Amino acid sequence: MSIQTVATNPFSDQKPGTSGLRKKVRVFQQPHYLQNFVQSIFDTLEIPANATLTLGGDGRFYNKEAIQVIIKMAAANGFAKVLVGQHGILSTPAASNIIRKYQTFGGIILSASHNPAGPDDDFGIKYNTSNGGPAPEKITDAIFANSKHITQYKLIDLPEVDLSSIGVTTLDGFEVEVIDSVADYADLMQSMFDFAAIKRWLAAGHRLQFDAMHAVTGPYAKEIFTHRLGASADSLINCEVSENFGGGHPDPNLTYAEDLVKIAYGEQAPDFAAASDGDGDRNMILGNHFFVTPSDSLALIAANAKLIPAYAKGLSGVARSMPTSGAVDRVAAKLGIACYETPTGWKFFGNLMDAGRVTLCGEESFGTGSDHVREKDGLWAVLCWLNLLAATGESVESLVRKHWQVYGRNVYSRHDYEGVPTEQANAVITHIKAQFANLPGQAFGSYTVKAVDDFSYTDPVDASVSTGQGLRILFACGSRVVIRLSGTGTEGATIRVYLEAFTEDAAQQQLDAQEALAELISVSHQISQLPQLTGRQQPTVIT
Ligand code: VG1
Ligand code: CO
Repeated sequence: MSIQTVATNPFSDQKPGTSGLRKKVRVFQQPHYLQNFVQSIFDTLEIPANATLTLGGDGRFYNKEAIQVIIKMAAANGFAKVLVGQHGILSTPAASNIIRKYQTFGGIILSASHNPAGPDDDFGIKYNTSNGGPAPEKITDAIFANSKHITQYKLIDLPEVDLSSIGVTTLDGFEVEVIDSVADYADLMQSMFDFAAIKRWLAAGHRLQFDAMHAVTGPYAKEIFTHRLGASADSLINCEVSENFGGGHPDPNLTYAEDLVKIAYGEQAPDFAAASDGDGDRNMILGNHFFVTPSDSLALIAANAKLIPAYAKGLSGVARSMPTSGAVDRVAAKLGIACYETPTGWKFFGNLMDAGRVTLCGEESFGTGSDHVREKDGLWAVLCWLNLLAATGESVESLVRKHWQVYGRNVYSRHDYEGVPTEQANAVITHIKAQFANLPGQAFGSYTVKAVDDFSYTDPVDASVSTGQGLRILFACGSRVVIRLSGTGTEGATIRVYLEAFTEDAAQQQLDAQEALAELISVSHQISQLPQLTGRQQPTVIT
């Protein structure tokens, strides 16, 4: 096999965001663009002899083409073997599992997660290390640095690999193995949860409705829910993977998962409904006419973890991203276990899990997971809930309401303003920061500012420091507003405003979150001047 070296020029915009590099497909299709980034990844690694690379993606448009390119480049850059999911498919948590189970050197995951897919929409790529988790900032910073100076990339001009059939292709000592995308992951889930109890719960007439949003979890859901747990075929909707995700926006929230929301709030509502995102790492949990916020979901899973076989011995600790509500903190305090607050993005949980400090992690952005892999895991969260429903015999709503009675309720909402011109979004941040010195002590209606800061985090394991992770306005009563700019979008800026108030008052607990937070929302506008600076009166998405 002869290695070809191709001369190239750097692109200036290959800085990985919250979760890898995400751009329009047309950007990735520019000559050398994908290759430059992949070579920049490989150039940061010291690839040992006999190293294996895990490779797969969420099945979106351009997935298959990118996989063929990456196989050729992996061969030229010294990998001995590539493990690739059949048809190029691996959900993000399944890829993390493959890296760990087969102890591969690392993995490349092709996904722009919940961003829409298709020739005019988004593509993404990220590198995961041998622990199965997203590369930490130290590595993503090095990849970006390499991408700014790259002059050449390497490939071997191999024939296209047939991704449709399982098996090994050997090309002059270099191996490509196409593996079943689902089996290892389904086995892992079966080893963690009480499948017999969930089966009985379903057989007793309880109904489940799962929506894969035309994205990667379709084949996983069929194997787990219908084949292994005996759910009826009509329990699943949108479970055929399509390259443009059915033209939709595979973000499992009340706005975008409208097919499922209609069913869960309809006349024939099932006992339990759930959805996952483009690459299968996010989840939305619904009961009969009832929505569970991701922050509450994390807290409730933590509080009841011992009912799940995998966690029968209890949790070593928990972690949440900074903007996620403090509901899980209350559970940790009661359980007497550690609770860590990290910046946004799953890459910050890896060290804590590797060091055995935490078992469960979560983000308000519909991400929940545990140390069974090093990514958030949508179907895992769904199975947690099914296991808890089966073990307690309670409904989703009664589990949550009882949780609030015991722990109080962190009333929570996130308001997203999408597609804001970058200068306007920056102006909002600058405007808030300019008031930092004067805000503490100021009263706004019934809220008095206690402290403000731009969140920074020192990793307790490797002491690395991450600054500029989101503006926090903390009020004397314990409520808070957090404002940050998204690091996953591909068009303009997205401003995220996170609102949280705590209440032990049972009457307040019954209120709709938007009602209960109305005053805090208006205080956040007063301080940020967001409506004036952006001309936006309403958020694009409320979760
Ligand atoms: C968003 C979420 C963050 C999540 C990230 C990746 O990032 O807020 O919590 O980890 O997406 O999730 P940002 O920077 O846009 O706020 V996924 O499912 O898109 O890989
Ligand atoms: Co995702």
